[in-house]
Amino acid sequence: LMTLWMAVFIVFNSTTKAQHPSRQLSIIPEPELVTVKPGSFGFNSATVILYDDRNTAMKFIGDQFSEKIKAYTGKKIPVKKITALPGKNQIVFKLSDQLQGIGAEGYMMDIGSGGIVITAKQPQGCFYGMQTLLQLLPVNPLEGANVPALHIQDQPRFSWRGAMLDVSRHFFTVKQVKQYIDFLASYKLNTFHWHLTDNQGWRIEIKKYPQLTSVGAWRKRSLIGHFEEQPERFDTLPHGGFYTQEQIRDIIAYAQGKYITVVPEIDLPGHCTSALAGYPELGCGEKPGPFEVKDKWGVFDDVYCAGKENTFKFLEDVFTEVAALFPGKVIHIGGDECRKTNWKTCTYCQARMKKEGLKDEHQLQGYFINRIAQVLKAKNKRVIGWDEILEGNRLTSDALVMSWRGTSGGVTAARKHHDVVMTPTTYLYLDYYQGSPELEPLTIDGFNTLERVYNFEPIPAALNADEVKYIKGIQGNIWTEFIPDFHHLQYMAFPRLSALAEVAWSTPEKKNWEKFKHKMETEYSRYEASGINYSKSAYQVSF
Ligand code: TNX
Repeated sequence: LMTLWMAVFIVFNSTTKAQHPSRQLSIIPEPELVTVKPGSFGFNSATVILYDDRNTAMKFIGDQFSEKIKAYTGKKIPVKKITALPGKNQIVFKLSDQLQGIGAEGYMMDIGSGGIVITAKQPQGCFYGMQTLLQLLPVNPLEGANVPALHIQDQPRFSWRGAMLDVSRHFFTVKQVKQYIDFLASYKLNTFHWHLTDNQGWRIEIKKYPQLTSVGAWRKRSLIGHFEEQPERFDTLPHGGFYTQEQIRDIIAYAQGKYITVVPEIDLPGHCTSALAGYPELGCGEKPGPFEVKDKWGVFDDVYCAGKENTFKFLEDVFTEVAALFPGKVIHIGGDECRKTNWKTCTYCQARMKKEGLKDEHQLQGYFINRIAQVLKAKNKRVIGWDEILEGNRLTSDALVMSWRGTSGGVTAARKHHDVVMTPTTYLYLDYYQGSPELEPLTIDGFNTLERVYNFEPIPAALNADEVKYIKGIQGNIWTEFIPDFHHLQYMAFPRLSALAEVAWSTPEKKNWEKFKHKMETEYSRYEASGINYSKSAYQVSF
């Protein structure tokens, strides 16, 4: 240990070294413009970080950078506010309204032998500049803490750069959720979609309805493998957990410090058996239930009753707490895969349809979604939902649509002038196989290799210039039926999260699979250095 410490210390104290000539830049996602210059900047014991204190968020960026450098070199660099004109050996994070051609999330970076300046319109841009700067350092600190001289001008292609985590099928701890948020941040993603409720577990404390978590957060056992398998196999372990509102606030604050908006999802009118387990009266018919939190995966008939006023009262109460907890403007209300079986025979649902003049159960789903959307609108929130929220043709105009069944839902939505997030199963589902199924751990389905994720183009050719502006971005989804722990979660996320980031951030002109593959060689060693578990299937011969 002592020797290692000495080695790190020596490297840290060595003066600027010449850039290793063979070292290639490996910035993921690829920036808009990079101009490499001769020379390099070397970090040493006299280096200081300076931040622009006209915005209170800036100090924390300097602090985070200092922490990262400490983890890398073993030595902390002091963080101070900018007081005088720039001097030597400084890393400066500053704000400016004057930046030409740089949007709200963009930044400029200039590295010379005398110092580094990162400039942005907002702190968020400086944060992204910091992420780029970290990727300019050699992966191995023993190669010397130095970065090449260059000029970078950079900004994202899309404003919604997301990743979803399903904590219902398997629960992940606060610490793990924060680590997941760290992954997103290092790739300049800005949206964490938190799938908090589903048939197999309710994971958010709602003060008014304690049984949502005392009952709904726990299941007795879990299916192992696929639901079609006969006979079915189960483990014998109870599974569960939930986040208190205090823990959720903590996670939101953590994400805010990394410029990530948390979008909570409360899935409805289907995918809700865990809520029904606690409050069976919310199901269809006179005497619904009893219900148990599901121990199998799949889609079930148990859904919220669309006829009873009680259902809407309950959901309004839930969203009152959710809206107060999450500061973000957008709240996800699910909408996916709602079976209409029970609605067809439920006297309450049929009465509702008659009263409202609804012709079929799809229109009833539209009615349901619209009522919830109105509830959230009154709380000054915008709803987003899976593409089924288009059903029934009465969606409020400010709702966003998440296109998951391919991109066609997104095309329809954009034509109706809804904002769209593209998250098609066939490219961006990160719970699918990423290599030959014989060599990969069991997954739910599908096949999305690193290359396939990388080559996804979010703007459908079918859209005209006016419609294209409704495509706000993309998202990768990690459903966790087959992902029981965090180690496995990392394996499914990596390396595909790296590809996803480039699709979300970089323009098509800057994307290049061959170059990306090359950059991934460095990226894999970054995973190794930070102890990230990842799949090595990307370059297996196709089968
Ligand atoms: C479909 S995507 C679902 C999820 C599953 C997923 C598995 C979506 C809106 N619904 O409930 O977990 O497939 O890939």
